Parts: sequence; structure tokens; C-alpha cells
Amino acid sequence: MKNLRIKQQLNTILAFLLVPLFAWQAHADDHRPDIVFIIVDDLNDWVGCLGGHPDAQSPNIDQLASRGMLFTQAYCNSPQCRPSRTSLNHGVYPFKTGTYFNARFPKESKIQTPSMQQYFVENGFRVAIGGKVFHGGTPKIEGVAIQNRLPDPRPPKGKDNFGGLKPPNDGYPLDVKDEQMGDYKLAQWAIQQWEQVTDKPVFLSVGFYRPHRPLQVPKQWFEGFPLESIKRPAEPQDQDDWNDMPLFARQLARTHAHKPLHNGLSDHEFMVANKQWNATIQAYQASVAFVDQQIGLLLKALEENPRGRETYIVLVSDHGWHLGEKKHWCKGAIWEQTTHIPFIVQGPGISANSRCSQPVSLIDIYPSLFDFAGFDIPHWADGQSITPQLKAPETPRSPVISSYGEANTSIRTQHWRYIRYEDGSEELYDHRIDPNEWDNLAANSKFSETKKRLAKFIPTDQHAGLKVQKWIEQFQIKSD
Ligand SMILES: [Ca+2]
Ligand SMILES: [Ca+2]
Repeated sequence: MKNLRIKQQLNTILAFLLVPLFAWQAHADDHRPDIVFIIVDDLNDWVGCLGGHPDAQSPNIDQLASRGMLFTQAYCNSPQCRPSRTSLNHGVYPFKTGTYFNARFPKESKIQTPSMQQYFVENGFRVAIGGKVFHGGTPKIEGVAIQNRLPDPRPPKGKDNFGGLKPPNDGYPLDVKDEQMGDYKLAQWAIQQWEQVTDKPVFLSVGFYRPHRPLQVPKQWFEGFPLESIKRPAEPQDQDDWNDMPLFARQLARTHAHKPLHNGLSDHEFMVANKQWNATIQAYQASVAFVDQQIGLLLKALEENPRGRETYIVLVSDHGWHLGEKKHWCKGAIWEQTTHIPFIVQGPGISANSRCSQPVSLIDIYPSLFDFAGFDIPHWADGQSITPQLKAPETPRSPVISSYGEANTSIRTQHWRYIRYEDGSEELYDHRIDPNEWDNLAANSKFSETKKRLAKFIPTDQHAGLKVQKWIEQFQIKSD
């Protein structure tokens, strides 16, 4: 009897010792990393590490860039929220599905490919999605923790200048603390998700909302950008930037993502006429500094490693944003400022402070994250993994293709941007000498071979979609 009790006790002790040992062994054979994907809404290259504006304040994003690789020539697939996010989350180009605009086209193809979040959960990851990762709300995915976008405090009655169809001069210094803002609460939710200890590796997607409009953040962030010291984007000296642009491009510059004029004035004309240019730059920069701080809270928490796995952190924006460059505002164009985005990767084996100037795009997120996870890259993924550049940044890549409607296509190589619009008109810019895209070389016969070479990258079989010309006719003054 005594022996039996001793045997039972020994078994208990042995079981106690073996369980963690087996658990440890299973974990040691599982080299899958944790992956954190951060997407910021409407963030252009006005962050310190990209140098888009000399006064940008983004210490946390800059620190992430100093710990990993910054892709200095990264671009969106489409310069609006819905097409950009649909394309990047599902791994297919807008010109394959007809998902070109925030506005739906009745003949768009139903998206057939799984979102990367769905693919990760089906392949053994714990998946959590918070904030604005998808446009128009996160789709329900079985087994995925979802936190929808959290609301922000608003200015007092009569002070709120925000309206989707109004000009973007909707900045307001809120008399609230960061803790009351949706992006702060989102960071806290993401930290909680990160700190959960589970057997599975985690794939966390976190979508921060600022600097998306309305440009309303706590007033302390406005104080970092005094109105009297605001610097506007450079403009060409002694010439009108529009002089060498095709009519279609000029009409496009007057549109602002297909919205009506404001008593006959475009966003830019309104800003100039109402002296709102500097104030809107101030509000945008305050919004960037604010969101950077919230991102920093999450990045700080990611330094702890609760599951003992290696960690990849990827940070991007969904598209760029104009603040008066080319006399254009917001999104909805395929120039540098509308398409250029931050794109930073920190992870195992990636050298600190490394830079890659090969063109990459949001279409490359899907296959890259699959690559990091150790999945085979599915045949439907349109992009190319960035893993070769993480090891050798000079490894050449194909040009970036950005679409703004059927047959409005930009081709961006390391040195050139070539645009062809639906009416056949063109723009060509040499970024080695013209980073602001002021000097359109498309009409210069010296560059006809360059144009021909770049035009070969324009997809010939593009999905049907709404024509931008129709929007221009609907919303613009025809005599422009
Ligand atoms: Ca956006
Ligand atoms: Ca020009």
C-alpha cells in the first residue's frame, strides 16, 4: 500500500516534470515568428526618416526605421482607402478586380482570394485585428479577435469644421487628453493582445486612424507646430507647375477624390482664398506627431517578448496625401506625393539602420508576410516577397504599378515615374533630378524610348471600371 502511494507520488512528480518539458520541446521545434502589421491611415512621407517635410515629428516611427529596414521608395497600389486596403489585404491588384475607388462600381469582381488575416488563422496563427485595417469595417473571420475603430472626442458645437465633402481645413486642437482618443485606446487593446501568452504565434493587424481627417487631436500636439513657422511644400520658381501637364492631369488636380467643388473652388483654390493652407499643414503635422506617439506605446510593448518567439514588425500607410503640391489636396491622384508611403520592416536578421531604394509596393505585403511566417506563397498573390532585399537591399525589383481607375496607371521605377491616363495623355518625371515632379518630359522626343520601355509595364488587360472623366464632368467646371 505504502509502495503504491510512493509510486503514485512519483508518477505525479514525473508528470509534473515532463509536461513543461514536452511543451518546451514542441515550442523549440516551432520556429514560426510573431508578426505585427501596423497600417496608418493617410500618412504620407512627412515622417522624419523619409524627410518629406523638414519639421516632421515622428520619433517613434523613426526609431522603428533605425532598428530595421526603411524602404525609401515604397508606393500604394491605389490612392484611396478602399481599393488600397482591399488590394493589400487580399494580395491582388485593383486592375484585376475593378476595385478602383472608394465608390463601388457595379461590375467589380467579387474578391475571391482570402484576406491575409483569414489565411493566417487557417494556418495555425492566433489572429487579432484592431482599428482600421479594412475599409468600411473588419469582416467577421472565424476565430479572429476584432476591435472595431474606436470613436474620438469632437470639437464643441459650432467649432467642428469637418465634413467628408468639405475642404480638408478641419483641424482643431481638442481640449482632451490622449487617453480619450480612439488611437490611444487602440494601442492599449493591441498591447493586451500582444501580452496574451498562447501556444500559437500571433499575427496582429493594427490600423491607426490619424492623420486621416478630421485633423483633430489634443491641443498639445498643435503646440509643437506654431502657425507662424509652418513651411509649405516647395513650388517651382517663376512658372506654373500645370503649364506642362495634360488637360486631364490638370482636371484631376482640381478634383479631390471625386468631390464637388466648393462654390466653384477646388480644395486648393479654397485654401488659398481663405488663407487656410498653413493651418491645415499645422493640423496634419500635429496629427502625425499624435499618432506617432500612440504607435510608440505599442512599439514599446513589443520590446517584451511574451511567447519567446522572434518578431517581425511591419509599418506602412495606405497611400500618401497632398497638402498643396501640384495645387492638389488629399488623395486621388497618381503622383509622388499621393503614392509615396512609409514602409518599414524590423525583424530577425534585418540589419539596424538599413535602407532599400528599390521600388516596393503594398501589393508586396501579402507575399512578404507569408514568407516571414514560413508559408508557401500562393499562386494568386500578385506581389513579390521583399525577403531578397532584406538580405541584399540592392537586389533589383520590378517597377511599382499604381492605379487610379481603369487605364489611369502610374509606373514607378527607381528613377522614373511614367503616367498614362485613360485619354492617352502622359506624364514623365526623372526623379534623379526632379523629386517634386515639376518638369513633365513626356512631350520631349529625347525620352520616347524611355517612355516606350516604361509603358510596357502598364497592364494591357485591365478590369473595367468607372471612368475618371465622368467624375470630372460631373464635378468640375468644364472650361477649366
Ligand atoms: Ca486612407
Ligand atoms: Ca510642371
